[in-house]
Amino acid sequence: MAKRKNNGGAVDGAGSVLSTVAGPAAPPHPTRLGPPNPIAGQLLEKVTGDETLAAEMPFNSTKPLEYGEAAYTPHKGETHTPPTPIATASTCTETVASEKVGDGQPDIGDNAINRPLDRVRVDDTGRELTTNQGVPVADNQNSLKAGLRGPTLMEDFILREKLTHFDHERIPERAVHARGSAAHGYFESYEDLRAITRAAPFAAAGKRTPVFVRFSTVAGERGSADTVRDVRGFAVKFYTDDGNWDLVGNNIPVFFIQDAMKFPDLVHAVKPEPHHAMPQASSAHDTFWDFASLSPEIAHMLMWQTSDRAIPRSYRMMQGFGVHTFRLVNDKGASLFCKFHWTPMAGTHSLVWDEAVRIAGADPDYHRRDLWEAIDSGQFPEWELGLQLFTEEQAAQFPFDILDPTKIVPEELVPVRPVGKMVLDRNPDNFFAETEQAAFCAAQVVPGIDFTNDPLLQGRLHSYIDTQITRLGGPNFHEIPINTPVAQIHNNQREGFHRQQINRGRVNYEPNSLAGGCPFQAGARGFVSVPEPSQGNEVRGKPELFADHYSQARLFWVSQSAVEQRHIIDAFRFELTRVQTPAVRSRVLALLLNIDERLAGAVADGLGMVLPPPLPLSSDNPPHDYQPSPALSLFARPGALGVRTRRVAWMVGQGAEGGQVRKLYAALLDAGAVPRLISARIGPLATSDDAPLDVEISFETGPSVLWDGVIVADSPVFVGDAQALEFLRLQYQHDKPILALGNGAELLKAAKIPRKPDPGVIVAESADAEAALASFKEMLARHRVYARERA
Ligand code: HDE
Repeated sequence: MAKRKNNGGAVDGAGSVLSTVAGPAAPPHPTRLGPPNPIAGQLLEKVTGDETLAAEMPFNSTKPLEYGEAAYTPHKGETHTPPTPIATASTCTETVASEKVGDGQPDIGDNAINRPLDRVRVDDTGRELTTNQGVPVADNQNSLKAGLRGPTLMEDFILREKLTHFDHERIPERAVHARGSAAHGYFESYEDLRAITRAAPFAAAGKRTPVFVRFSTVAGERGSADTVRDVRGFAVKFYTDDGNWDLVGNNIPVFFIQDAMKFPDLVHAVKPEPHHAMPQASSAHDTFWDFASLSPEIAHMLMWQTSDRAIPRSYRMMQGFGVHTFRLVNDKGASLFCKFHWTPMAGTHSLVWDEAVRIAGADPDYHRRDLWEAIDSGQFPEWELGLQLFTEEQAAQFPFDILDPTKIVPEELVPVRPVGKMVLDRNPDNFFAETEQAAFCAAQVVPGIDFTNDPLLQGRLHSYIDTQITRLGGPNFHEIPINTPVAQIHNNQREGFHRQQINRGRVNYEPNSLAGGCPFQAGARGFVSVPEPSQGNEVRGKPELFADHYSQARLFWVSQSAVEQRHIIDAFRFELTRVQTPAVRSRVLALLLNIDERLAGAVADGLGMVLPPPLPLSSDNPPHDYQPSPALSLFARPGALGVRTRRVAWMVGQGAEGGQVRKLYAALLDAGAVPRLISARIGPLATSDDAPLDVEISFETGPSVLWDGVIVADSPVFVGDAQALEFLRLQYQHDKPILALGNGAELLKAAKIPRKPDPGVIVAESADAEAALASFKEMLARHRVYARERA
């Protein structure tokens, strides 16, 4: 409390203290404001406190630091501690307590809105139903009517509130990346990286930073299928001590275009065609390939997009990339260029195309379900964060421009340095409130991380906030609980739709003296941009090196295994067969010729077309000849998950060996796999012993494509079952491991599974079941038996 001189109960200027306008020329010093009351006492204290604060800043002492040389060193704002907390309050009544306004002891300098999400979790257990105003609802079955058969009354505010809320339940979906799924988790730094960056998550070995991660497809609408051929979004929101850092990346390290100016054209071309709104979630149509073949900078991206990277087995089994070159900056202001890589501990694994198409029908939520189930069963997905760090001098020697987002930095040129791991260990409570309302933004970085002049990134810095203003209904979307940082928010931004914060005090501007200068600018502790010199004539164009469109596309192609190359050829054939305009197809072939003749020839063959001349190059510079990069093959990262989370269908028929099934089932479960008994119908199934088996899922509900492998139990009577045969044929066709025990081999025969050496088709007598299961597990852990495809 401020000490005031006792001037004998003076009332001079008391009227001014009690008024909100005008006052005496000199500070008023009354010591009482009429009959004593506690609030008036605080009012006196506040007015005196205000005067003290204002007097402490006779002028703006930091103004000269905004100019010239001094401006290069950010300065801390001038600040003074209020002589009494009430000096900076909005009202002297802030100590009046109630159940609504709080305990009357405001937490000065603390914003409750940043507290953990528990502050907004709602639980209805044991509660009555109420309206949105908290009024208990007596009857939730009937609207209010004039008599049982009478008209509904306008007066029914309960019905009207319920319908009005329902009418407005939808918000616009994301313009791209509409379909997605997310989870909470943490990032843990392996080491203290402060020599390289002052970014808070890397400040100490073992330091954990909470994250929220959303995976997505790009082109499809919110209800589209998960397994379509597409790039996957990989957006990570780090809730750091210094505010939110969003690393909004993809599962493919390059992009379609080089300049933000082309993004709306790209997205218009790939989205459903505007006249009939088809096709959904697919690039296999004329407008996409028309645009693509007229934009040869897309060549490298097309190679990734037609590869199996675009049909991942699981969100848990794909890499993530920051795509652009960023900068990491330490506390001395020294910076390095940086590319971000997420590597899944589960390895990189994909579906095969026919499987992906069928899953889209069998379980459109395939990836969403997979992520949810893995986390809810305690099999937390993990990724390692790796950095490619390089200097300006190194970058100048590269045969490509590091500002070009259609280029990678090959790992052979700059190795990836592992610096931490990310673990997703908690599913959201509510999809809409968290996943749908999460607002990622490429411009959200924290001290220690900075942008480069990549012209695609520069455009993104604008676009994300802008899109949220429409999608989330105004400028206060950062106050939606999932988006609030764990760091405190203090600034002078105010008002706008759906404002949540109730800012204390009358000061909403800076500089100020009446709030002791608060919130004051952080100076060097705050975000400081790397002082990169920037000079040049204004121009709309790109650097010459950006014109090499094919060297890295070829690098990708030559780095793929034979199976991967064949899948790429098949994907081009599929996409272009769906295209209806031969001239567009021909232009794509002309583009492919600049990547590889065999690739172009094989695609042309599938289309029954002759090869046109290659597209003219965009530059006279000779292409760069890269050595193959083994790291670019999906097979370079088998992962360390073994059979954990792998789904195994266990086909059982009447009279199966119940005891053996139970024993092996338990063994597989103990290894972390997810086996389920499958048959024509669910429920009890008679076995060779007394205890019936309980079938868990039927062939209709769990078709072949939803399983990573199949075991056919030793059962006498399922031979000839059409569903079982179809199931097995598809398991084989999709390169999945098959184990048949005892009489189960008959089913393989009936399904015409080829009888030739195949490490993924294991046939064993019941007596050898345990050894056979071990071989099966080994094949299951390897994901697919791609060798089968060469046959
Ligand atoms: Fe995005 N992008 N993008 N993008 N992007 C959006 O923001 C945009 C780009 C990426 O899970 C939108 O909130 C422009 C590259 C992901 O919520 C939008 C340009 C990369 C997500 C937008 C790009 C991405 C988005 C749509 C070129 C990989 C989903 C809704 C200049 C590095 C985030 C939204 C989530 C979402 C604009 C290019 C990744 C419209 C203008 C390159 C993962 O603002």
